[in-house]
Amino acid sequence: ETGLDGWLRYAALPDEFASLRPQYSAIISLTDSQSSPIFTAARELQLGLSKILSQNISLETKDGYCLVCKNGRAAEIIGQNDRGALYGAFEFLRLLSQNQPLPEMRISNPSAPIRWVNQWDNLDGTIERGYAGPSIFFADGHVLDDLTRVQQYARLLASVGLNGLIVNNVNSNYNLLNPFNMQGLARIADIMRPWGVRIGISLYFDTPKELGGLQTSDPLDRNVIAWWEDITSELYRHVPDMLGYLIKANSEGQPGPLTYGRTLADGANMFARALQPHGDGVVMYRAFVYNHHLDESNWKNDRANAAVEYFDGLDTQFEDNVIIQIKYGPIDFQIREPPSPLLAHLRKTPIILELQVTQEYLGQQDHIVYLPPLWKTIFDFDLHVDGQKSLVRDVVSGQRFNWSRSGYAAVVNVGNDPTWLGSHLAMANLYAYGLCAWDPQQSEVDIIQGWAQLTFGLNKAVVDTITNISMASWPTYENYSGNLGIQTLCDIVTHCHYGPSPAAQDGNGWGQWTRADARSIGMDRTVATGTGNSGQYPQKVADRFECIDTTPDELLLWFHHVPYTHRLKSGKTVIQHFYDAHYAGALVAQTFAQQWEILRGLIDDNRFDHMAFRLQYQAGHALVWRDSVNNFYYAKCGIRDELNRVGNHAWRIEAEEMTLEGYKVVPVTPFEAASGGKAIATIPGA
Ligand code: BDP
Repeated sequence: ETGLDGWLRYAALPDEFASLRPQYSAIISLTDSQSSPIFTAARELQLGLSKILSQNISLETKDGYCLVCKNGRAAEIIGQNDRGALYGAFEFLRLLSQNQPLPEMRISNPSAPIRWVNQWDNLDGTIERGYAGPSIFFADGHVLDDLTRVQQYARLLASVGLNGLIVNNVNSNYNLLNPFNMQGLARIADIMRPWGVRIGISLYFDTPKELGGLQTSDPLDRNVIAWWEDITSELYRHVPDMLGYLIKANSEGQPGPLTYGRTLADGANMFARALQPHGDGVVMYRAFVYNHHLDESNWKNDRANAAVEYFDGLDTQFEDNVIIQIKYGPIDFQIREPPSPLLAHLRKTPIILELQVTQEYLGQQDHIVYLPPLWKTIFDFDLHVDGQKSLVRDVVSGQRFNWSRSGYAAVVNVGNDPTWLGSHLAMANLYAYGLCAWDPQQSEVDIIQGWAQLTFGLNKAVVDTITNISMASWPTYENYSGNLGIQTLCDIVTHCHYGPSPAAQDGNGWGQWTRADARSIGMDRTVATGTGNSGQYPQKVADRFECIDTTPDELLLWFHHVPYTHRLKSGKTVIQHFYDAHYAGALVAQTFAQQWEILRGLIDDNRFDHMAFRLQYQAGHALVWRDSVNNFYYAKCGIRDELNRVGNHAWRIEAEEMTLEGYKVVPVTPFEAASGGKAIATIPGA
């Protein structure tokens, strides 16, 4: 199997189960409009029933009404709208595929209206932070002619209740708006519409200057305003149900309203007003605004403070159709972060919580990291806004502050590889994202079990193994990457965000600092002596993070600067915790490939081999991580590992000690990236 169908394989139920199911005689769709999700639902039911139950059933459209007969032979799927009918159909097929009893009645409503995905696709067909081949949307500067994969993607999204997609990179290109590409956007929207997925786009702030030939892109300039109004009208002619605009501005070198001496609200409102005459379009204005040339020598500087500082005082200034899109943590999709403090600051302006399905800092699909356990630390966090219970998931759903439009976005970045994300197991994160956005309280264990059944079959050993590996994966990756809230410790200087590089965190303007020296480590973010970041949280939370004793160990170094000999609540010192965690994590990573071996012959060879290779790679790379990070901190502080493991692998055979034919020994910089600071390389021409 290639993986192309994801979890929608509709594998045939074994005869003994299938024979117990009712024999359906007809599928009646209450519309015959091919662009309606209701009709899509009927067609999907026809496909699913033929594959799961081998029942070939005719599809009929009738002027009719819906009769409730409780004789166990009719199944009615009643949507509250078109999309609801489609989601109900997928749920019905999911239950059949899992051989679960059909409930007499199940009513299910999503937690939040906004359940969108973001693609960071560029017009040239590359994908920023995409790890599964080129774009399914664009190539060579324009929208692809063949959008077959887009249609298949829409089907996957709809099957887990996702209802919107932003098609292009937040680092956008103004050529998206040329006439040819507008027609392309129309084709994408047409293909996705029957699946209930609406599209939006990311805009480049300086488009009026660069594409329109105007003197300025100042959001208060009359010509600029008129230019965006015209473009917006033109876009709606092509995509009448467009979701709206995603805006990344004044961040990482992008222009924005601040470039023209205007406020972020001025910028957002210009787009918002251009959208208003055309329907329900929204501006998704990203809170990811920061200066990436921060002065590290100033102890008070802190990238984690940026969002609250930039949005300070703006809550009441935005038009009603502006939504602030906030990454889950204050920095950038790290292995562990506290929730962004900005989540506690907006009362009037609704928000979208931004997650990542693509594993940018989390092993880039070469390492398995099942993400819902990480997401839950954010969803379930109580911000205590105004002294009242304020779980992040209740803020996001709109319930806490009575917002009618808010919700979730995830950066997904599927590519045209048949596996979609580059690894079969990584697809659990896309499935889980849809389910979590629908209901963030769903159990992460239930989600992975359900996904494993749909994707690999009902065999218990298969489902248990995938569940065990997945549930262990996030803590494992955290253990051998960055512990105690120090961030992921991957390479941020070359921007690849992959592989260990603890030295790269400091000494640059990006602000992902660890402040590690020979004695101590961690960012002091307290109000008393540090950057004041803890004070950006509501009082009760601020008090907890201000004080070392009440800060949980897992976030200790996020909020505090302490000696390596500081004792954690566990009784261990910080440095011994680092050493132990790295050995423990790397050890568990070795077991993943062994556990996967159980699946040989129980699933198809193709997917078995693909994952076996990846898990073996991960086992090796986990050792590289372990040794790099441990060697680095040992060299820095000189404190020995109590168990005498670090730098001391008596059993190890170094490649450079072997007889080399066609290879030579090369020094490696930084030293910690290779054992003994040396590696071997091929001799060209040898
Ligand atoms: C960072 C990514 C960068 C994105 C940026 C963003 O490394 O590629 O452009 O976030 O979210 O994590 O805008």
